[in-house]
Amino acid sequence: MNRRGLLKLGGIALAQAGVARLPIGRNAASLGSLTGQAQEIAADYSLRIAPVTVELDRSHILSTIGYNGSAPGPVLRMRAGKRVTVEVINDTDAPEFVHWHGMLIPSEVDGTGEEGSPFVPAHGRRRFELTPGPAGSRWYHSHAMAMDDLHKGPYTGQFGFVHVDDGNDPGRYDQQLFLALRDWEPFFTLTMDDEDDDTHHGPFLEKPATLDTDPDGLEVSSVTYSINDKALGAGEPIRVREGQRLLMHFLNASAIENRRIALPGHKMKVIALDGNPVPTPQTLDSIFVGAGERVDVLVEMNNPGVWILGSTEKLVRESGLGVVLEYSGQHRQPQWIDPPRVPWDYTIFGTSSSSSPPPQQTIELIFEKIPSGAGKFNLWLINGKPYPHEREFILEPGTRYRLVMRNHTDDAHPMHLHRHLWELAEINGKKTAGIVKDTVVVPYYGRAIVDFTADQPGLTLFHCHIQQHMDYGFKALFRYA
Ligand SMILES: [Cu+2]
Repeated sequence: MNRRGLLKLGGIALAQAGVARLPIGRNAASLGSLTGQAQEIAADYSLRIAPVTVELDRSHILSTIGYNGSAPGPVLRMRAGKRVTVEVINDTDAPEFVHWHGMLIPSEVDGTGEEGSPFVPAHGRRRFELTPGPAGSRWYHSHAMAMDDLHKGPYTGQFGFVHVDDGNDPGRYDQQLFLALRDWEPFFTLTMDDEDDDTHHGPFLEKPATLDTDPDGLEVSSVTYSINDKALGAGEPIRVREGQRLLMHFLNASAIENRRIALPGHKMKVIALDGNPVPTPQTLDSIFVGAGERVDVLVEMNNPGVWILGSTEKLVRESGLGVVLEYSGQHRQPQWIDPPRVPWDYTIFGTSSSSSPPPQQTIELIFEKIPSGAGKFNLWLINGKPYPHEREFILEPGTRYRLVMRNHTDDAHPMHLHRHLWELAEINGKKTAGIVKDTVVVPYYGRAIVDFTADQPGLTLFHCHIQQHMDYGFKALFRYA
């Protein structure tokens, strides 16, 4: 029986619908004894990279690599500004990098080879010290390159939330949920279905006058999905009571695709993007989460029933990307209703004027794709070149920069800048301010403009968060003068 058949709505599989509860990691293990050095001080956190099995549902158990025996890894709770030690033990045959996405930390601990962070050797270990911050929803994941190996690095189960707290959490919610969106068992394909992207209707501000008509190369796709480690139709439901308020932290931990998520019968109040509070919270029927992005929402439990929280794409949802939300005393069939299709617009969360100084210098970044044809991989260019560039991108410390990202490709790219936060200034011609992020989805043939201050000396990686795009050229290194 195929997986889609098994998960068909209305089938008995949904009777056990649910979501995995994630373990919370802290002072996980004393490591001294592992090395035979009795005097060694235990790290505050330890992450063991090793093979794990993930039971998406009873009939679908996959083998991958995870952290501390699970995938996703534990939710790591850290205090902003409080220095911590993290011991990474690598029980695999390949060197690994653990990247701390969204944190303002030095290149040496950021966890990328490009920035010169040291790797964690195969069957070895390495201890890192970092000062977490700023507060908010961050995450950690493998930053090893995968190239044509879909069992490596970011394609595996090496991802997890880091929740950084500054002690000011008002705690005005009854339940806090960490929900990582994920796909599994990736494969190469020539026909990539891009229904997840809302920007196909334009405006195509950056569409080239003449298009490259060469046939496309291989892209990476998947037909197996989950929220955390459970497919829709497996595990425990999210159990709620009428009147409760839920804080949901969404993370798109996919190395492949952007996603749209809804909870029918309920509105989601977006309060933070990439962990940073937005100036203008908005209450919406669905949210869009680019690969690498986080969205925090508050949801009032005011519509008793049994509902499916999940992908708005039917095939994706029915292939696992969802979880049942069940009010107490309700036992009916889980319900899905398609939300109105309103294009995602970052600018509605912004304000009219920035409290930061205006940018002093502008860096233009043009994204292009060289289609490779069947059986090969497309090549991705920034300003006419794949990685590595020479010394094109030099930052003067203290200077405020504007990045103008011009997407000349027929794909929406979640672009990420390491070790810095940027403020959105314009998306497809619409101006905004006050939205602080570390990743932004640059629309299909569109444009995104962001501003940031060069205040984190050290090598800084800028890249597309779709792993295959990054591996085949779509990255650049910013250096400080
Ligand atoms: Cu991309």
